Amino acid sequence: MYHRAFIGIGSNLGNRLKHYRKALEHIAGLPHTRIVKQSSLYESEPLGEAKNWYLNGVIEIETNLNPEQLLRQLQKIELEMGRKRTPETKRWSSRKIDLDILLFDNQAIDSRHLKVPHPEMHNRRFVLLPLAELAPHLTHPRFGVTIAELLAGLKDSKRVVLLPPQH
Ligand code: A4P
Ligand code: MG
Repeated sequence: MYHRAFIGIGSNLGNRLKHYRKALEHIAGLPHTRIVKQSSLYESEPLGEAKNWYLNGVIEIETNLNPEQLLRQLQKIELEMGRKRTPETKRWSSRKIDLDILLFDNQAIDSRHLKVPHPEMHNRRFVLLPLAELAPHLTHPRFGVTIAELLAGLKDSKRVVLLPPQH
C-alpha cells in the first residue's frame, strides 16, 4: 500500500545546495519510493545555537515503506552523507543534512524513536512556508487545522527568505 509523506530537509554546513540535491537523489533512490513534489528552497535564520543560516525545503513522497522503515532509511542517508552522530554532537548542532519526517498519511505516531507529525513543525516558519506551497489544505492530524491556517497564525520571528529558482 502506498503512503504519502512529507519530509523536511535542512542543511547549514558546507555546500548546502550540493548536500540538499544529494539528499534528493538518495531519497529518489529508495526502494518503492518516488518524489512527487518539491518546494522552493528557503534560507532561514538558525533556530538554536548554530550560527550558519540553513537551506530548508520540503518534499512530498509516495512510498510503500512504513514509517519506521522510512526513518531508518533517512538516517542511513544522513550517515552516508557524512553527518556526524557522536555523543559530543549536540542537539541542533550544525549539520550537512537533516531529514525529518513531518507528516505520514494522516497518522499520529508517538514512539520512542519516531514522533509524527514532527512535534515542532507547527512552530517553525522554515517548515510551514515550504510545506504550505505543496499542501496548504492538508489538515494537521493532531490539531485539526490546515497547514495554511497554522502558517497564518504562526508566531515565529526567525527570518525565512525565499531563494530564486536554482539552476
Ligand atoms: N525522531 C523523532 N521523530 C522524528 C521524525 N518525525 N523525523 C528522532 C525524524 N526523526 C525523528 O533527531 C533526533 C532523533 O529524533 C532521531 O534519532 C529520531 O529517532 P536528530 O536528527 O538526530 O537530531 P536533531 O535533528 O539535532 O534534533 P531534533 O530535535 O530532531 O532537531 P530538529 O527538530 O530536527 O531541528 N534552524 C533552521 N533555521 N532550520 C532547520 O532546519 N533544524 C534544527 C534541527 C534546528 N534549527 C534549525 C533547523
Ligand atoms: Mg532531525
